[in-house]
Amino acid sequence: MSNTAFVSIGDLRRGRSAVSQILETAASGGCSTSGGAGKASCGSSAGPEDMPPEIWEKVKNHPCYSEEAHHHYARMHVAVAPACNIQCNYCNRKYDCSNESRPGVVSQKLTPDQAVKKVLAVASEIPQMTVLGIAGPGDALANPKKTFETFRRLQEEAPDIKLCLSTNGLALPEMVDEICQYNIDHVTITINMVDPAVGEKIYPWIFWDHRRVTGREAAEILHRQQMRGLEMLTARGVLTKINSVLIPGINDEHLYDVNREVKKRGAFLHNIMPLISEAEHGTHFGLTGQRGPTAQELKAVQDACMGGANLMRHCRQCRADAVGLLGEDRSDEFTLDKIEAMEVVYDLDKRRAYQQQVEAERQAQHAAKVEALQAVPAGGADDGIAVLLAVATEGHGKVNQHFGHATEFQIYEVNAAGATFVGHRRVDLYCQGGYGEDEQLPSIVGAINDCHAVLVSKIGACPRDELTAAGIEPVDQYAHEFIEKAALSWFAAYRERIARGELVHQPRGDARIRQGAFTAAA
Ligand code: CLF
Ligand code: SF4
Repeated sequence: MSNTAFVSIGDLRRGRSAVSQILETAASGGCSTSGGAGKASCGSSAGPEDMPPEIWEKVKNHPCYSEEAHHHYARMHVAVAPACNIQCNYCNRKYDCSNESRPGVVSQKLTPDQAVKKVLAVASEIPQMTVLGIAGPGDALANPKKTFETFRRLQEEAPDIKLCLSTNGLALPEMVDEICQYNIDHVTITINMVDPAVGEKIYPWIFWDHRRVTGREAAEILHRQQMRGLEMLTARGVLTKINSVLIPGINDEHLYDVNREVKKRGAFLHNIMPLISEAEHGTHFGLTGQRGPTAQELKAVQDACMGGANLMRHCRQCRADAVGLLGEDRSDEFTLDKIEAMEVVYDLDKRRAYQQQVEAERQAQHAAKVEALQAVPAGGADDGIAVLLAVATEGHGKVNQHFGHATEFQIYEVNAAGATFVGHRRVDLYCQGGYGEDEQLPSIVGAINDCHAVLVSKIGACPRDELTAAGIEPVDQYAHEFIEKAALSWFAAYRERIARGELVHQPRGDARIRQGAFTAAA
């Protein structure tokens, strides 16, 4: 593995204060969980008390950088970057299904002019849209003219919107000046390896210096550019997030090294995502049978990385033209023909006023949750029992969704120390057209099969029986309670049942990760 430091960390620490703040925040790493106080201080779940105010200003309403913010604020992507300068074995941009959500998928490619119109239209319709990202469908920095033209205009025409870009990093070092020029203060770099021997199994070629480079040499160049680009961004005070695709048998164990290396270089967050490799997508991995990880494999790698770079666990693997809150996609409402027919009024004051209201609601919700959690008795002595719970929620931090209406479940890990959000699972909608689709049940059960219980606001008899038969307890008695409070209350009762000898704690099995999300079903 290459440990070459292109900019010494010591030099970075002596740099601007923003730089030291990023490094200190990255270095704080770790994860202190105190579910009883309502705080799961872990990576993107961190709050203002976990970081300097300047950094909090940058992340507080960015739905990807703050787990809490993603319940309140939306992002959008504009697909102005069709070309790519490398080939990843998990990517095929020719495949497009408008009903599917996963990176690289897009329905309409845009010119910068169209993109700016679209952003202004969305900003006027969705005032809580705070972040504009360019994330493909190719690589943002392999299309620098279109990417920076879009950012330049938006910086002038929509000054309150945070600018964000996602790149494979190959062209990054040469573009850092321009990134800073347009106040792009959030950059995601996809880094799947820090060892070119691993990299050559993921990248068949890169386009570099006017030629196609293959094999180990390609991976070495890419690695060098990624590390240098990350260090340069840290040195300039830009917040960075690292996305890594977990590919079982290729980089699963290696991602621990990736986590440590990017932390050393100041990465703010590390987002470990499951490989999507359905054969029908036509990717190299899909066609050669490379499987993605199971839910427990993904969680095991994420857990092993705790204590290194802070982890993001709420990524929804968005389309390159996604619009809306993470997990929802409203891109259909903003096609070019629909935008033409809209009356677009970008009103900065109105947006600010709306966002102040959103922020006030968020604070009130947070305070109510903390108060509610004070009523929950302490967890007692640690008996080593830890369980996963699936939760159906449509927002406000509460158990407030009918089982049949869930297109995803939030997953909480609960033990004597507290309740911590650890991810989510996409599922196919059970209730369609007012009726339960029983053939969907096995796949829903499969997606939460590692959970001991599912917390819902309501559930019908048929799914109740099927879940119970699978060993997953359906629970609707905490409807409209805050999630953490409900989780801790259920867990306390669960331990009491064990203590009374009514049941024996059994470990659960594994669960299946749903490949992509079919947005039409939502
Ligand atoms: Fe988009 Fe990415 Fe910016 Fe977010 S997404 S460019 S950082 S605004 Fe977010 Fe979507 Fe996951 Fe990306 S949930 S795929 S991490
Ligand atoms: Fe596809 Fe992105 Fe890889 Fe390019 S960098 S091949 S767009 S996944």
